[in-house]
Amino acid sequence: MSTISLEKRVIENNADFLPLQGTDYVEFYVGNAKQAAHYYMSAFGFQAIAYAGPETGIKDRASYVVRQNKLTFVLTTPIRSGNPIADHVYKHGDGVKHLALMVDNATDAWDQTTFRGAESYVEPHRLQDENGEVVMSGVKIYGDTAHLFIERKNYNGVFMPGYRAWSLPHFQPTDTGLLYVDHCVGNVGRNRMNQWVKFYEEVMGFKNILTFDDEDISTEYSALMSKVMSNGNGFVKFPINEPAEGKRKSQVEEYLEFYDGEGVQHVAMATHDIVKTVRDLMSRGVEFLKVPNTYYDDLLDRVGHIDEDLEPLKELGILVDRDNEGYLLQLFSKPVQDRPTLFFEIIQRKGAKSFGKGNFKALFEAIEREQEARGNL
Ligand code: TYF
Ligand code: FE
Repeated sequence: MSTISLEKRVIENNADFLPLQGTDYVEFYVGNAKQAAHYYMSAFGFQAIAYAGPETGIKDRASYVVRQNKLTFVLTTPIRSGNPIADHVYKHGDGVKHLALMVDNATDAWDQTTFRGAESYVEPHRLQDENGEVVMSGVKIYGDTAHLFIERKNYNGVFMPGYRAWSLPHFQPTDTGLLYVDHCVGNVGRNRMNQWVKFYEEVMGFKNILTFDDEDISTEYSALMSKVMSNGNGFVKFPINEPAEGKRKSQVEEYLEFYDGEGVQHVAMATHDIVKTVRDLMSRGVEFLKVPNTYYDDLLDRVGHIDEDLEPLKELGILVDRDNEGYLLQLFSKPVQDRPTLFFEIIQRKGAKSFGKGNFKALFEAIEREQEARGNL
């Protein structure tokens, strides 16, 4: 694509130069993908979808694709030392490597973002098999993380060329009601948040829809600042956290130390029935943060009427917050690996477009108790 035609397209189509259809998949680099895939199936209710590895001609890794509704996770592990995936796992432990975004045109997405200053992660290239074609490209973001742009409109296979269908006919754990990625949060270094806000604004065409500063997040508690970035249609939201000065060590600092750099802190997954989803997840061994029972004493005074019964929310420790447009219910898992790094959020939105600011105090106190137990406060 010539620069002249790109400049012309930039001018003609500046309104939404990077149309995104949503999150295509989240790829994790892990120490043992076979077992990680089993965890997401058995504990979270994902289904086996596809596999790539030595048997499919890929010699340095194994990748397992699991899916639940619109959520697709790829678990990738190195099968030898001395390759970039092995180095990534050695440095960071298990974590998110790729936040893949669904686009209509992966070549244009790469042209538009690199033209605006993104550093290329992978140039646009075609992947083909008997089921059609996927075009993929990518740009680097914070730490060793990257966005992939996935164009799959001419593809009918189960996942992508290079993968073969994978199923476990005798192991099909039931769904836990998880539907799609609501948002993915990045932890960045001290004074680095605004740099990444600028990246999402200028390079990706996102807007800053919400800001939490150290006023909102009292320095008594695990101190951080956060800005929520959203794309034009609101399907893709990326809050960015940075540590703030506080009385104790910020939870973001703890993450940066143990992840050995910037990276994805949490992936929020939506459900239409959080009580059922959380009950299912707990019964399968997923561990969640717990707020004190006193959180529920004045809950209805704070948030007003809600459709749900208070008792199950209290029993499961589900948090509730309200904004001008409605309310939301949310709950946070403990870290899902031994390093205090990545965790998951389960969220049910009932009109609210916010992120649970009213819960920050109770949530951050719960996180602090965990930090303290780890000796990292
Ligand atoms: O995504 C959010 O902004 C909320 C709030 O360590 C939040 O989920 C922010 C920081 C954090 C945990 C939750
Ligand atoms: Fe969140």
